[in-house]
Amino acid sequence: MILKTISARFTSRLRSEQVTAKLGVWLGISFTVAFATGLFSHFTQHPPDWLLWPSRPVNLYRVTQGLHVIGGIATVPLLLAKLWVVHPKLWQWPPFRSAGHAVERLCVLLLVAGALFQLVTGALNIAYVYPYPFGFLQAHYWTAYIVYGALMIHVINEWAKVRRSLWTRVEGPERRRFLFTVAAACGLTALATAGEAVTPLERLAILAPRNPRVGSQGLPVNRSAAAAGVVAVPDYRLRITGAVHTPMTFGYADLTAMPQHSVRLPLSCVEGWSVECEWTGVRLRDLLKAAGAAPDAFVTVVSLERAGWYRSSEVRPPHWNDPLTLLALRVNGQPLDLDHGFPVRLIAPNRPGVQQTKWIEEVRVA
Ligand SMILES: Nc1nc2c(c(=O)[nH]1)N[C@H]1C(S)=C(S)[C@@H](COP(=O)(O)O)O[C@H]1N2
Ligand SMILES: [Mo]
Repeated sequence: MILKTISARFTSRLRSEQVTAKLGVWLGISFTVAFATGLFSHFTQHPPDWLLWPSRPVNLYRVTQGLHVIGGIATVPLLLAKLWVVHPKLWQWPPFRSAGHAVERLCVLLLVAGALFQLVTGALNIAYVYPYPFGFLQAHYWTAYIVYGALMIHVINEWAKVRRSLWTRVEGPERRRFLFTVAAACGLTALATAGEAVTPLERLAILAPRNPRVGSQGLPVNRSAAAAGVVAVPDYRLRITGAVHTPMTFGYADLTAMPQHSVRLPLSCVEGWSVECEWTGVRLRDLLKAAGAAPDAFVTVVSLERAGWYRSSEVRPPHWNDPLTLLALRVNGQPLDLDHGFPVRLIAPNRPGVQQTKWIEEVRVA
């Protein structure tokens, strides 16, 4: 009886080699995009010494990270569909027939476990839930290599089936309807998230943990001043230090008295949300030239925040020489709120939010 129920479950007519292969191809594309954009984000944040990322196109990071997060979320229904289609094979007994087959199946096990791990940790991370004992960044980064490696091996093993199915129309109307439903589920999931980065879709973003217009001054706050332990300092001073001809110090009034520039640039958080704002302030390049920094110097901006992962960030030559890179004093016409980095924050093109350091008190030249 039980066996009968199980075998009934295992013989849905929706399952076929073609359906499996089509879903597999879609997953392959989605994981390739996630892997490439993930590596891009990782090496933007942790570049080796020789790597000087360009500061243009201005929105590059916004687009790649939006693809990473929105595409990742939209992959959830796709992965579930694929697992549903193939799961009878996963319980196959005996588990392997030969040494080669054992390796192949181990690879599939790694792929399934790793793919679920990536989607679950990614989704939890953007929802600000950290129920696991390990660091998200390291775990998500290293698992990506395992998953993608296992995926490559899996594709090679299944290549014959993929080729047979790739350009053929799926047989059976209910199978076609099933694939269409999966595609629609993925599309709707993407649409319900995309508004966190594609501002015109903001009102549809019911699945997105952040609305790009909600927060003080009409934009999200990632780490508030209170959380960072930062309070407004009455005798604020910005210092330019390190390898310069003339170390310099500026008060807030000195900065507002300098020539002001306005730029339209996005804040693009690694968690996927992004929003374009108008920022006004002084060019970092102007201050560094006045202090006599070498044009190829590496610069670090350091905040008033005493502890915390993102209290400082490196600004390499392509970014600090870019005229769009500002020490911003105002956003959308108003002086920055304390939560958005008052008195001074960095804003630079093609750069993740974690590196748009708030509450800057020191510009250190190396
Ligand atoms: N000093 C400092 N600056 C910081 C952070 C921080 O934790 N400390 N968080 C960063 C992150 S992760 C993002 S996404 C942006 C968000 O800027 P906002 O809070 O003004 O929206 O600030 C960045 N600047
Ligand atoms: Mo962020």
